[in-house]
Amino acid sequence: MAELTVAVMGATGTGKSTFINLVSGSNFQVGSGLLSSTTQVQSSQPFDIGGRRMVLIDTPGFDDSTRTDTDILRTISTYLENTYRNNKKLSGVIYMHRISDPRMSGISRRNFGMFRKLCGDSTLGSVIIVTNMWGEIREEVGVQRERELATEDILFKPVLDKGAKMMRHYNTLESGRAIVEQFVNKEAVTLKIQDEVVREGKSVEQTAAGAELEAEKQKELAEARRKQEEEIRRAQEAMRLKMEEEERRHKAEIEAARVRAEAEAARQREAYAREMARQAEERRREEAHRREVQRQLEAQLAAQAAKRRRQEEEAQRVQQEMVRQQQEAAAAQQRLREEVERLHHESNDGGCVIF
Ligand SMILES: Nc1nc2c(ncn2[C@@H]2O[C@H](COP(=O)(O)OP(=O)(O)O)[C@@H](O)[C@H]2O)c(=O)[nH]1
Ligand SMILES: [Mg+2]
Repeated sequence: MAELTVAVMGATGTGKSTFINLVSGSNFQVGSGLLSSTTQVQSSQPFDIGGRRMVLIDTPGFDDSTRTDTDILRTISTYLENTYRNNKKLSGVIYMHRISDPRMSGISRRNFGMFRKLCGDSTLGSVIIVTNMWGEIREEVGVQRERELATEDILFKPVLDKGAKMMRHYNTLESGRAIVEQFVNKEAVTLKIQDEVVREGKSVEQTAAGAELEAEKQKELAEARRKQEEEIRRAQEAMRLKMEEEERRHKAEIEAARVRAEAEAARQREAYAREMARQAEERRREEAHRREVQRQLEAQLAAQAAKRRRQEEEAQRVQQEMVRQQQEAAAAQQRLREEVERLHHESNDGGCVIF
């Protein structure tokens, strides 16, 4: 009877190589860090199980740190295509999932999405979802997560509904063998991607998995574009704010300069008014002084005039007095002369008067 072949898929670090090594006695490299150790598809040593020979196929996860998803899909697809062409059908697929992961990460989701597209729906009866790393968490936490994984639509429920199984792997040979034993009596399956590539003659890019990758890529591109646009928008916004701030500052500077200029103008106006007032005061004082001087001058002139008038009056009076005295003298002389004449007459009449 022909060898049974079971593919093991899942994200990097989920323990695929460890599982295969344990069950098959192979010696695949096991990863210790984030870097994936499995970059190629590789077959394990054949081992016996349930009276059959079995080979497990190790595959790289779709989160390989050194290769693109498209590259990985091409590798897996090419391998599956070759096995199909060589009439080596798969008996089933194991999908590894760490029960210790608190939630389904983006990477896990992407891997599971790719896994689904590779398998298609009709092969799900030959798919076992294996949860491992139970030793890393408390049993009840694991049980709770297992329930969530099995019952939530965005997790494993859709594939379980279509015939896939979920089994625990306790990292023991016993639990590992119990898992692979499930495939012993399974009919060989053709994965969707094998159908697409070999029977339908599609290129890897044209397959559902390829389209999924493309869609993922577009989504990532759109997201990158959105982020870039967001960044541009943020930068523009920052620029706008900065410009606004500068404009505000500029306006404030202009306003301050205007206020300063106005204050200066007011100060100058005040100084001018003060100067004008000072000059007016000076003029007023000069005018008063001039008037005082004039008044004194006029008073002096008036005094002089009065004095002159008095002198003239005195002179007049003296002259009148002289005239009067002259007249008096003349009158006295007249009287004297008349007396003399009378006396003369008298003497002539009888007496003699000698002068
Ligand atoms: N505790 C625990 N660790 C495991 C188990 N399986 C694998 N590991 C560890 O997980 C890491 C990744 O394992 P590996 O087999 O390289 O994962 P792969 O990338 O899927 O092949 C390694 O450090 C393993 O020792 C498991 O069942 N339990
Ligand atoms: Mg590996």
